[in-house]
Amino acid sequence: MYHIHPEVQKALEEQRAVVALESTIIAHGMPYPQNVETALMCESIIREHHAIPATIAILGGKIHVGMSQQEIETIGQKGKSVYKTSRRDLPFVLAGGHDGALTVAGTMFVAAECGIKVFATGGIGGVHRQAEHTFDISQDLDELSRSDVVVVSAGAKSILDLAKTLEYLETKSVPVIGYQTDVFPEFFTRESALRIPYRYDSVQAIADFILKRAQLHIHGGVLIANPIPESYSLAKSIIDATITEALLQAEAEHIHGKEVTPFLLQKINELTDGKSLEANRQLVYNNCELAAKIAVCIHRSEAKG
Ligand code: PSU
Ligand code: MN
Repeated sequence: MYHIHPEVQKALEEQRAVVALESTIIAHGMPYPQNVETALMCESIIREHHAIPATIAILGGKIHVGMSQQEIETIGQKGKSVYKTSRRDLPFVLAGGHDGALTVAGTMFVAAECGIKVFATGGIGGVHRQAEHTFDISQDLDELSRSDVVVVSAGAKSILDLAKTLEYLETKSVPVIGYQTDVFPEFFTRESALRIPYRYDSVQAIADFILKRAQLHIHGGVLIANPIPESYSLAKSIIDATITEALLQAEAEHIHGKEVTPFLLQKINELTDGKSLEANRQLVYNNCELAAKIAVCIHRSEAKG
């Protein structure tokens, strides 16, 4: 079922730093060809920071952990025609011999199975607005409570109910750590009114938290909230108005289930004339850099004992 790229396999055997990357962001989160450019750039940023990238997707019913440039191109071109795959969808996509793009939940599951400890993404899924009526809560949150993976994100988009998302993470014992921030960043913008429990200003401090947690045998994920760099951060008032508009369109078109998030992402891209896409790319790059640094730091600290 697994096709682990030789470079990733070797890095894992030699206990070197590996950073997982998801593929739903490629297939369902961004338009072609910017999605492919972004995915390849993520890999090179991780390499620059001395870790090995492992982009994870399903091709023809096999889970690829680490992909060639051509394979990333294929997933990017196929876009929304590949299955959006979370934990529950994995057996369906594999048994059918399909192609699948893995969400945060799907990627965390596979990364943990393979012994990859750190994962860089853009934003996580969460509790949707109106969840009290729709019950729409992303599988990402329960996966964070289950799989032993550190997820580096730029927070989450306010297409979600972010206050409820943070409450849910607390209920599920998922630590949320702000990297050089006291608040939960809202993806496109650093601005937020939501405070988070822990703030660390150095990579070493984050690694110490993670190692201490492992020593306590506490399992599950850790969510790192890494705000978008200042120079790319959009004004909250503008992004909030755009999101309101996108949500109205989703309601008018009766979008629900797993279609909701990709629909909203595409609408936001359209409504901002690509400005949000550029912000999205930059925050993902920023997360790749931090994830690589955390992965290297964890491995170095572990080696020291
Ligand atoms: N949020 C984003 N960009 C994304 C996603 C979420 O800002 O690309 C993707 C991620 O793969 C995430 C998934 O795991 O959507 C969540 O989908 P859902 O809400 O259906 O669980
Ligand atoms: Mn959902």
